[in-house]
Amino acid sequence: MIHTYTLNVFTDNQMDLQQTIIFDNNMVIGDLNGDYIVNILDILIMVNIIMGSIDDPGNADINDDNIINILDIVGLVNVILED
Ligand SMILES: [Ca+2]
Ligand SMILES: [Ca+2]
Repeated sequence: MIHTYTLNVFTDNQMDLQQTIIFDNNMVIGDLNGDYIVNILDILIMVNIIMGSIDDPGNADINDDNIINILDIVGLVNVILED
């Protein structure tokens, strides 16, 4: 189930920014193997994505900077610790 929301940001009654936000309930942040659990297996997959052995399934960029690197591993560890 995919939900789409439109975010409008107004500054002094002028529309400053319009952004479409898509929530895909089937995609858990950091759940790279699609088992709906974020754990050590997802970290292993992240390491493989960084090393280039596995393609990014689409949600490996945890900090959303368009690069998959060590920072995303740190972010993934934080997601696991928060649970
Ligand atoms: Ca998982
Ligand atoms: Ca990143």
